[in-house]
Amino acid sequence: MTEYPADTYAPSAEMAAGAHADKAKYEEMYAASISDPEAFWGEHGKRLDWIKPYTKVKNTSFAPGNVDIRWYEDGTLNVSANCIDRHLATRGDQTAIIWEPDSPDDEAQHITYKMLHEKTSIMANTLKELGVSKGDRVVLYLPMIPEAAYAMLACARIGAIHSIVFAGFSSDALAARINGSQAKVVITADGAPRGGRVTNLKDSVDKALSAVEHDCKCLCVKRTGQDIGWTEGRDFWLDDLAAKVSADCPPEEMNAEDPLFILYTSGSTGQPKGVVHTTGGYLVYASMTQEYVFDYHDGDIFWCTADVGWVTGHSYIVYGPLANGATTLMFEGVPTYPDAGRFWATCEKHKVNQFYTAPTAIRALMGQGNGFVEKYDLSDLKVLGTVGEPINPEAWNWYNDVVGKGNCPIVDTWWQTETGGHLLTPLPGAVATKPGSATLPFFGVQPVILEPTSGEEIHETAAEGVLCIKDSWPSQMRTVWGDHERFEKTYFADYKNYYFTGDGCRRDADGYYWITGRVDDVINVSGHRMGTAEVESALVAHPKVAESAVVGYPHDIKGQGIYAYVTLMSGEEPSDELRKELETWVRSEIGPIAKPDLIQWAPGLPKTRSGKIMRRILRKIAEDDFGALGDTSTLADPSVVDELIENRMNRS
Ligand code: 6R9
Repeated sequence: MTEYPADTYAPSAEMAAGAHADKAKYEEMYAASISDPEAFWGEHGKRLDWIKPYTKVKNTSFAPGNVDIRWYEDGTLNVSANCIDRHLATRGDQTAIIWEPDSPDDEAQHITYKMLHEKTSIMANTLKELGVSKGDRVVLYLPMIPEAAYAMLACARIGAIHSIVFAGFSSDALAARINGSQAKVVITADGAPRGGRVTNLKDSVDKALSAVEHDCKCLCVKRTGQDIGWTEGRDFWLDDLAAKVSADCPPEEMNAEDPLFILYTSGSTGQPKGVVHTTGGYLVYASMTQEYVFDYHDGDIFWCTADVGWVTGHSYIVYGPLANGATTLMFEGVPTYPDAGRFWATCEKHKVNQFYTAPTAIRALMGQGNGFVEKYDLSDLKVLGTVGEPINPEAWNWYNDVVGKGNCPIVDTWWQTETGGHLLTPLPGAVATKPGSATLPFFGVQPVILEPTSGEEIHETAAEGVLCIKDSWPSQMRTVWGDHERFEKTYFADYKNYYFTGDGCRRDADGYYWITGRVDDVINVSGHRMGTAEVESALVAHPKVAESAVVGYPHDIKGQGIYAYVTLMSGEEPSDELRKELETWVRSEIGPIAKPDLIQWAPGLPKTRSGKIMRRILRKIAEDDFGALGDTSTLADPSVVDELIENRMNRS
């Protein structure tokens, strides 16, 4: 079994004393959450305002063939009223959202809860004007601008289900999601400035809509004022419609189990699946984790650097913080523009107290030297968070020493699109941290480690295997949009009566959890999930490609890089030009984050006699670990392996 770093960092006495939970409180609350989940979540559900209070708390089953998850099922509420209206009396003039634009020369905006109420209500009435009503789907394809938050909350206000598509995704990916959710409206902007460059978002929407057969309108926010294409009758400027509608929009009464949003994420097989989150349990959990995990206190400035196109942006830029009446910072730009000091300049400028980012950003900034950090006053920082992939101890230590000056607990939060909020994470005043470990479960979460082949639960404290969760928590995904069978098959079929996370994990002798990475065919590139199947199907769609197999390999900055083995159609010759052509091709099929980092020409791929590609072997070759290929005797043609190794060594 692996050795663990011996260093642990206990919370300071000062931190523990001022925190929502110290060690004793965490232990007491955790024990209560497991021994009587009904009572625990019944109590904590009260952190929200309910229109009709719930009488039932938990009704969940992981039973094979009958997976059914309901929380607070007879309660009614509205998410936008919980994130906005209920704060108006006490904090109407407090800043809800600080918006920091791409260019530091442009002015930041401070949007108060009152302004947020008005903007959201107007956006909600605009959507109604376009024919959107309760239960309809709305796709958002937006830059990181305040309108993204208004649009999310506007959907929630009228009971429409939003589905955000990351603005870095291609028009094909956008079209697939508009079609998949049969959206009535897509909300976009003319252009998206990022890192000083502008992408023409509307252009992608136009392309996407040409591949959509149902009636889908386009609502366009003016961000850059650039020239764009326009289809009369289908496209509408937000400003034009907003000027005509009322600023009064009463929130719709929603059942706790009505869907709040769909978010497409990559899986091990097939096309991305629409993860469905519902209203009550999701908001209870997102708000509770935002408060406890970051030890957020009234008046603090909270900054999560994610994009709202990912689940992290949903739960920890918008829903969690706003439900808590927090001030949340939304950043349009990138960490390295105009230079590698942008994060720290922004922390200083807005006096950020809790800062939450991804290991890939930390590693990239670490590589730029300490000078960029040391230039700025970071004395307001209290808690630092990371999410998205395992953080290597070197990056953890740099974050701790150089950014946090040893004074800020680091919360390494492990969770997934599917889980809605943090499942494994330290609480800053309660849990001693170890660099690289997501430490212990949040309230109500029962992690288990199973032996991968037998599926037996390993009860010894020190253990290694696949990570599953034994029982439901309030913000668990409820289904795959339009395909409940796929939901059961993906998460509940391999290991009966457990939720299967897809991650490998070790538990050390202190009961701390260490995520080792995905055990399925999902790769994690800069914290973004990518199904190998998606990249492969993009590659084989190219006329010169016969076959392809994609695996992850260790990458210094991105965590994992995309390694593509490509077999060409007969008669086609490998060349550097073709390599570039394929890279560009994948970019345009899926988006820039899917561009292969390495393409290796493969005359053949190692396959079993039943035709299954042995990715285990391809992974080892990509890692330059040629001695550990394991059993190759089941291969239809073992000689292809030697050929691949030779090509790899020659870097061809
Ligand atoms: C929130 C988010 C989920 C996958 C997950 C795991 C990896 C996320 C992590 C982590 C180690 C952490 N992951 N956080 N691995 N330590 N703190 O990232 O959701 O995009 O769905 O990705 O990311 O492999 O299964 P999502």
